Amino acid sequence: MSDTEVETESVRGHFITFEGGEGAGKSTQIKRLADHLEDLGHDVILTREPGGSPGAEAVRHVVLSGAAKRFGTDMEAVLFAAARNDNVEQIIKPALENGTTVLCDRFMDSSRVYQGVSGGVDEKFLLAMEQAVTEGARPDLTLIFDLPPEVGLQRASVVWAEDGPDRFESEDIEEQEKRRQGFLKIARDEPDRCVVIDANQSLTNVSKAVDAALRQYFKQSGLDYNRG
Ligand code: T5A
Repeated sequence: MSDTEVETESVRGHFITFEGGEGAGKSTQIKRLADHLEDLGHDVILTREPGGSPGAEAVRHVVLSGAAKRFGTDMEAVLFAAARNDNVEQIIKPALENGTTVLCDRFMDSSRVYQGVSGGVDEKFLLAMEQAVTEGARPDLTLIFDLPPEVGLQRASVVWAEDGPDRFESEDIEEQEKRRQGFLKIARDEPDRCVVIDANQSLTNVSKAVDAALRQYFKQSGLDYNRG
């Protein structure tokens, strides 16, 4: 670097993921949070999994329609991972490197729970894929939306398409409860990253809980939440 060049320290954006069971209110709250952060002056993008990038959206249909189910849960895990890798490369990493806050509706914890805890895919295999496809794009904060599966499925059923529940929504309450416990275990194992949100309350109160978690995260990071 010449004497005249000034080294500018690039500031990485915040990577915040929303996780939890079916119909927990993640999609509703992630949009509310994006609007709120923009009002506060933050640069924000919203993405989701499976999906986000064009390539990953193509895989979304294959996994959610159940077309890959007959090939087994290992195959499904690889498809989710492939979609994640595309979303990370095309959308998430470029945004973070640009200083933009990324809000992602589901990410790696969904694979740990749906394919691992629930689908029985080998943990080491899943973690190796997770490391490979996230390419260092690890969430700074994960909000785990927790509610009884009966309530979540009841809520989700209101927005089901004409063809009914998707591949994962159609599984029984016992399986959904197993997933709920899987998410809660992640929260216990990684308390620095995860905050459990009680999703079994009004939209307004859930929004308040999300806002409180964000305030706490920004405070702990020594940053001003109110000035983006
Ligand atoms: N999956 C995903 C894997 O198996 N492995 C992976 O690695 C990944 C990434 C994704 C599926 O893929 C699986 C998990 C999923 O099964 P999706 O369609 O993206 O499929 O599914 P979800 O993320 O589960 O989306 P849902 O719509 O089911 O749930 P949300 O987003 O949690 O809920 P939301 O916000 O859409 O709300 C559902 C309904 O409830 C109402 C809303 O208005 C809406 O009608 N609602 C409330 N009602 C009362 N009180 C509240 N507090 C409410 N909050 C929302």
